[in-house]
Amino acid sequence: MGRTIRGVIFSGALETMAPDDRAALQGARLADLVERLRKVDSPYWRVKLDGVGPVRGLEDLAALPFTVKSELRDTYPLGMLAVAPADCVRVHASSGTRGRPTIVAYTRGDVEVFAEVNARAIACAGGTPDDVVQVAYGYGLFTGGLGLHYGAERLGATTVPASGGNTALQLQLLADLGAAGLCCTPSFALLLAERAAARGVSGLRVRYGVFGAEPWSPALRTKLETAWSALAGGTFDACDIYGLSEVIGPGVAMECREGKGALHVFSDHFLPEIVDPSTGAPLGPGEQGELVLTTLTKQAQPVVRYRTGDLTSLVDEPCPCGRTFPRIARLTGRVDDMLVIRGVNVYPSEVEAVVLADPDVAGQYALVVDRSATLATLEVRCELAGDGDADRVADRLAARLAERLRVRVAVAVGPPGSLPRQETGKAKRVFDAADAPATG
Ligand code: DLL
Repeated sequence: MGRTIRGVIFSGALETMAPDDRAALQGARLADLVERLRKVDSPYWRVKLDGVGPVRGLEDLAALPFTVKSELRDTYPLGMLAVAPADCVRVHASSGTRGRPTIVAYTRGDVEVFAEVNARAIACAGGTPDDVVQVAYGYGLFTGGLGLHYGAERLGATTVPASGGNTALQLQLLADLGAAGLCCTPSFALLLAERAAARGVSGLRVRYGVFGAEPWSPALRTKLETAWSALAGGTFDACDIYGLSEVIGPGVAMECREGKGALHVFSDHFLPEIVDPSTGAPLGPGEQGELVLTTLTKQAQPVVRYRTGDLTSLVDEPCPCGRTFPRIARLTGRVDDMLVIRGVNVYPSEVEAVVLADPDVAGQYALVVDRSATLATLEVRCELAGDGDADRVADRLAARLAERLRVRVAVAVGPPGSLPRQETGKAKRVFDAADAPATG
């Protein structure tokens, strides 16, 4: 029988440190990092730190230059290394949509940190060493599969490396091995739930999900928690995990089951700042801006003030779980995600929040942008969750969207299951009119 204790904090002392003690640790780590980088024999680091004065602690952070994604591409494959290539034990890559992929490297120490932060993350969702954890993120160059895999093992859980896709096998393993934890994208978790319900799969014991790698709204959380608690006959916590390859992969920040709505940033390793995306000026708690991260302990390929392109804000409230990390609000999208519809700025996450909050609508949707006219227009395609009047639902959604977005968009509601499903990778939600999926 598994232990009944839940909500164990994995790295107890480090996760519950007094904020002043943590700031001292961060300051010392930042100073060490910069000292180390100054000595690296590499054109990249020489140029990056040229003219940077002494860094004694956190007070000098703002004097450091930002780093942007194109620097990784420009120094492809490994021009940002800060150790000898022979000291690396692993690489991952994020597939660029254009041109070269971005390669990221890890020393043995980096792989240990990667495992530790993911163990913390699974514990945040309620995971314990007695659990079976099924990892259904893709394994390979993508950081999701191996990141959560090492994390689950580090936690002491029995890890099932299912990787992505193959829903029938996933459901069979979930049922037969009795996983308590499911790690995958929220869109894949939704697809698995749909298929499980359609096939009448029984014997599921899943209690929590570690869902991330793509934006998802609180409305999708409600749908996932409802679907999985019905399937497994108990409570289900769908928790949000955030991360990016350039910083480490998954495990940069994680929502806990006690404090849903904001994510703990594991800031003993990853130092967060929020800045105005256009000016780079620092923003205070509650102000939405771009997340900037500095890796304090990364050896192979550290990043200094990395502009993630992800939009969020600092949440200045203590979490009931007892962790003392700074928290960030759920990520609402990327700086470059924004659509301009009839001249109005629209973030896909705002559309998702409205559409999926409707109980008559299922979790699948697509945003179709038609740029053939001078001003782009948007059609939202979605599906009924069950029996319902598609025209009534479409009218209702169009009115709610117009109110929220301050622009008129078209809505097409099809029957259940009418939109194509994606079995692997991150969900693609936004399409050009020419190659958009049809409803029904
Ligand atoms: O997606 C790492 C990861 C794997 C995170 C598994 C969570 C779980 P990349 O492929 O480099 O790495 O993509 C990073 O994905 O900058 C965000 O734009 C987006 N992203 C990741 N997690 C979330 C999330 C992984 N929870 C990029 N919410 C990031 C919103 C997310 N966006």
